[in-house]
Amino acid sequence: MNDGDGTLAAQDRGRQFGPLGTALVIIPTYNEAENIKSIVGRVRKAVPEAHVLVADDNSPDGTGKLADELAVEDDHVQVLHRKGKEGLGAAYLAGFRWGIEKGYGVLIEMDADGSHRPEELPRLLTALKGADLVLGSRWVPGGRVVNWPKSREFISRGGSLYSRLALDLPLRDITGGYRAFRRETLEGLGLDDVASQGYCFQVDLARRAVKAGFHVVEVPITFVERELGDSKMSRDILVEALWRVTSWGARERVGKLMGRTKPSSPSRPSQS
Ligand SMILES: Nc1nc2c(ncn2[C@@H]2O[C@H](COP(=O)(O)OP(=O)(O)O)[C@@H](O)[C@H]2O)c(=O)[nH]1
Ligand SMILES: [Mg+2]
Repeated sequence: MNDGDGTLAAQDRGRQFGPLGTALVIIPTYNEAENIKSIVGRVRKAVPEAHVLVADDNSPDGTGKLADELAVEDDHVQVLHRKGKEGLGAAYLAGFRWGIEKGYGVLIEMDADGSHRPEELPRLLTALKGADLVLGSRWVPGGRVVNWPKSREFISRGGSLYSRLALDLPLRDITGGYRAFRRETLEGLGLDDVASQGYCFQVDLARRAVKAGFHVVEVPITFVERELGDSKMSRDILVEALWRVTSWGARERVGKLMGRTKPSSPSRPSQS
């Protein structure tokens, strides 16, 4: 429950998920009018105690207005209206800041198009009891994708494998965007200087979490390709990921060669 200005009442903090606190599912949207009602309804049904924040970049198709209608009907749904399309990473950063300020204990990333099934969220939240960050993973045993052409699977698997090798990360699905963070984890990632977008944003956060010493766990998910609306990912986003990951990897290797093995973010022990 929220008090007047949307800040969680003190007794609500920590109540919903025991020591983890209340969960906020952040759904970034750009032109998701065909999907927004369904995804919010599914989240509310799958995890009724969780709250939802739609982070809309002033979608020309009216997604923000539809989200406002949902928020009027349901006090667990809120909308962050942003002035224009600034990319997935910027929308998530704004959503994280909003949620941390309001006192949420768990912050979740979820796409609006149904690819990340809300019905799997309870499993992610259960895993978070023993982890600092949970990644919904397509590429661990039990994980899979539905309705993807082989070419798309090849690019996605290749992107994760390249990131894993270039950045020396013990993870299988590094570009995925179905994740549950403890608030303390986000607070320890140094989000103020995150500039990456798209898939690279996800790689950047995973990389920061591992380097900071957080306990990161992968949970298998079934990723279902969208049926309605269009993908916003572009060639530019792939190119950005490739050059950023390559340059981070090169910098880390040079640092190691010169004897500087210190992680780039503050270290923090696991709380499992
Ligand atoms: N707020 C906001 N959301 C975005 C932006 N770009 C993509 N999204 C959302 O991010 C999620 C994933 O995007 P999608 O196009 O499905 O990517 P794909 O699954 O990789 O094809 C969807 O909910 C999109 O509406 C953006 O610039 N701003
Ligand atoms: Mg999608």
